[in-house]
Amino acid sequence: MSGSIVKFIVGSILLAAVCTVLYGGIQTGEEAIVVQASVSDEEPSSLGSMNVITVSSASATSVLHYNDSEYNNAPEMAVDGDESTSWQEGVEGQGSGESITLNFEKTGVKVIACRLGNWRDDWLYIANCRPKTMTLQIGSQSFDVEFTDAQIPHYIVLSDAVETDSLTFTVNEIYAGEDYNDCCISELTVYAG
Ligand SMILES: [Ca+2]
Repeated sequence: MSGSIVKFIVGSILLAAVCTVLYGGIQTGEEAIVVQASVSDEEPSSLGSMNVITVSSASATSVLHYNDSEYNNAPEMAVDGDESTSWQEGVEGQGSGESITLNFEKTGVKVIACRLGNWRDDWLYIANCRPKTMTLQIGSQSFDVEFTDAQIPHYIVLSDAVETDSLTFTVNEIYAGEDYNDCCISELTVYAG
């Protein structure tokens, strides 16, 4: 084998290696679409121009069942548009680890307004537990979000719309209720952007 052929083969191998590294690097960069999530107690100025996503179904890891039919605590109560009704988890303890999942037609989610706790009246808000921190699983990403304990809508704003057909909130820490251990979410409103 002549020297020039050996040089050609070695050069080709080196070129292939460099191309593989470069191509791999570019691919990795393209896949890393990083979305940020922030929580605000101020209504986003663009909210009025966004469409509310219709939630087709909701499910939860547990539900607190009362014998009184007036109190339906099903996960659907967190998306019924009524602030006085809420999803209430039904396990022992204060609800840490329990989760609620919302399903809807695939769209770009930009904002989620969270009315946390039991909003049936002022006493029940204090009497029941409110989520303090939750993990939001949306698309391929998850975010740990923290809320103040004010009985106002808390807005989770995503830096870019996330294309998805579902999202899940898992309760982590809670603000303890004065009278009950049940953790409640009154309303979750999902906005497309
Ligand atoms: Ca409700």
